[in-house]
Amino acid sequence: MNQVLEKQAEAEQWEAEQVLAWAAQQFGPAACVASSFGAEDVVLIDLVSRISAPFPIFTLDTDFLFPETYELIDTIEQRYGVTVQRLRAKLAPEEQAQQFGDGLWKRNPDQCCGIRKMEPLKERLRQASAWITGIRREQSPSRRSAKKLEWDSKFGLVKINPLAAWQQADVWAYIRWNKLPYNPLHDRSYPSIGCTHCTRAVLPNEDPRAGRWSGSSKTECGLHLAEAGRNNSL
Ligand code: ADX
Ligand code: SF4
Repeated sequence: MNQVLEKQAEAEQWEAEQVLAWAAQQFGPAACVASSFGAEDVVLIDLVSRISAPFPIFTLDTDFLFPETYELIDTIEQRYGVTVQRLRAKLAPEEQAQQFGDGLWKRNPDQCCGIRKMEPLKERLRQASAWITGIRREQSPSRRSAKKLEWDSKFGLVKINPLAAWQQADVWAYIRWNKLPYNPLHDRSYPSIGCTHCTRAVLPNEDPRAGRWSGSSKTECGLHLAEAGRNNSL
């Protein structure tokens, strides 16, 4: 926690590459990249490869991802010569249906995200000193206070958000300029992509995250929500 305390303010002036280089020096492979293979995450993986940082990359494979997402994971593995850790829930979809009934995501999406995302994430982060995410401040009110370096009190490790200050246009300029592969669903009005059951295309003037858990009050799966009464600043 001390490294973050000393560097948090200074890091706000750093470019994404500098943030990643600092993380590589401080944590080496004990820092890991969390990737949902959205636009931000392909940028992140490209930046990591440029500095040859040794970070493992993992994805929370809920078993309900879009076929396009699974294809993109394979493409990224080939392009960068990496193996993505695919973390799956203890319960297969059929077991979840047996225990909790069909369509848990409709009746209790928090419980479904808890089983399929939060539990595997907690287990993975227990073995890490820092995790690196693609969140940007612009994405939602709850992300507005995200820092490039912060202490994640929920999971008890350092959280690194190299793209915190990027705008959506910066992400897309990087992807186009560097001809990065990306999820083709982005070209079909899916700016934010999660599970098939809980993601829909957005209308032209809707918020980019409006297609996530549409029709329910849920706006986040919980990965990036600080515990009640706590925030991630120091
Ligand atoms: S979410 O909370 O609504 O699902 P979002 O899709 O915006 O999050 O992604 C924000 C960041 O969270 C990603 O850049 C990535 O670092 C991490 N993340 C989200 N979903 C996953 C996933 N399925 N596997 C690994 N990391 C993820
Ligand atoms: Fe379940 Fe939907 Fe959460 Fe995916 S996003 S884990 S389907 S509730």
